[in-house]
Amino acid sequence: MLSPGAHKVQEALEALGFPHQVVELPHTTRSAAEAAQAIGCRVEQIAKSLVFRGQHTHRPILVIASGPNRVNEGKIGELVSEPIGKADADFVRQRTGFVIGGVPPLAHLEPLETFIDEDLLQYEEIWAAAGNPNAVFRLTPADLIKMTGGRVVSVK
Ligand code: 5CA
Repeated sequence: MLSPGAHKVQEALEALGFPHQVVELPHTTRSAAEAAQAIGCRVEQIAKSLVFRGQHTHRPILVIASGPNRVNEGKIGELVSEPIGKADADFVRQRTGFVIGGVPPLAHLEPLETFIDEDLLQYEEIWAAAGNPNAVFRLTPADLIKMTGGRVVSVK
């Protein structure tokens, strides 16, 4: 039995026709480093979903970045034609329906403009958060692009 957040992600995957299986691990996967340790993969293979906020429009913007990469807000800001800032925990929960540490790349309350870190494309398999801070699922970079409609860019 999956917990509610993870269940929502599993349902969204199925609704889109994806066969991916959400797994809940006994250890926390809240941060990219913890997720890599719990899964037994490289931290570079963790696709972390970071939510930013457009400073003019106040809309949420999703950047899916490789574990160790720090997102260059100026670069993403140029791509969305407004400055962006890190979203706070309440904004993330209200606009995506998920808590920080469990934000998945899909299944949000509203569709989010999405950018995908080009560094993720070099890995055969990657792992993304799946609705809560101990749920993840394995996918390929091609799957990630397909399920988010995200634009592949340099984010760091
Ligand atoms: N489940 C893991 C691996 S997929 C995960 O979600 N990692 S994460 O990096 O995408 O999510 C944690 C991120 O949330 C941190 O990198 C950080 O950017 C952000 N974060 C953590 N605490 C806060 C906070 N108080 N306010 C805003 N953002 C935060």
